[in-house]
Amino acid sequence: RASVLATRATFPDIADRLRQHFDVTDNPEDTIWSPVELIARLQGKSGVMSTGSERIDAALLDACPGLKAVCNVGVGYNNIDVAACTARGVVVTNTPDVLTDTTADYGFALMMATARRIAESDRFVRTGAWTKTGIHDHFVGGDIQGATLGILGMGRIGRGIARRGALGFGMRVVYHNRSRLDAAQEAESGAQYVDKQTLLREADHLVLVLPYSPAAHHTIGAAELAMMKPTATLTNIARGGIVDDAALAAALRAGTIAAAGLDVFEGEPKVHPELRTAPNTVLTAHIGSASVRTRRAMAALAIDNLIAALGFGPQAGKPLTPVNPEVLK
Ligand code: 8YV
Repeated sequence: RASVLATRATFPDIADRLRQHFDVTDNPEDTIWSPVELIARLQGKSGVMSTGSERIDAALLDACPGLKAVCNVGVGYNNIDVAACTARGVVVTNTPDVLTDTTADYGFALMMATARRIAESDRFVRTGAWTKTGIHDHFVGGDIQGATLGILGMGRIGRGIARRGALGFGMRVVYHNRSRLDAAQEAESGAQYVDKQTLLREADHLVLVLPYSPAAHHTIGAAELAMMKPTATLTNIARGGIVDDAALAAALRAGTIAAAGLDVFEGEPKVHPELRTAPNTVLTAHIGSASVRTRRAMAALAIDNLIAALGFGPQAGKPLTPVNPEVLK
């Protein structure tokens, strides 16, 4: 019987489906393993159900020659060196589609919370500060309806956010992406293509939804923030590293932009200290896809991928959502 590793805690009933085919080692305590500990736990394993917290690189693959499948719980897979996996015949899979709507909902919610200063006002109530002031006109923020929503990265989640803004809130939606959508997709999203500079200049609320790659590192830095409106908000539900967090902290302090909603951070779970102490940030712990239904669907898809990638189940040899399908040939 083959053995597999689930790097994090998962839903017990879904994990039981894995146990029908494999000996399963999991991590019910959700301990964060160092790279050395991960390699030790992967010895003798044929497959791994990974998350964005683990780096799967050439060194790890060379130290774990039995590994045949890396099934990521997450649509983003920048934690995995896919080329190194492909070169070694290791199948990589991710979990697209099942998280699109939940994550688009979350991006919209975080953008709204940021624009309307919900977290700041929450702290004000919680600390009792409200009882010490008679001010009425506090926590006035930016509007959502009628405002211009800017989206950088127009994949499935970006298009979901665009639809919410255009159809639900009467926003003008502009986007920028490596490649332009076709006319039908633009009409369906209610979004207009603009160049990156126009996007930065015109957005009242800019939402980042692009995948991380070395080329996307610090896509938003000091120069880009300086192009934005002083009343604008920035929301990042994509990946840490897409924003230069130090430059963002400086821009928030200087009033270059009004506020930021951040679900992802450079070097998370550590967060830049100035972002933590800034009043005009809404900070959440990488929870964009975290609804029960969606997390169950992600775990189920990752498990079905793992079972199929290792040659079992109805889809034997044909994982549902491979990232490097060329390995399967
Ligand atoms: C995951 C994500 O929680 O899908 C993604 O890319 O960032 C999240 O849904 C993350 O990958 C950890 O597994």
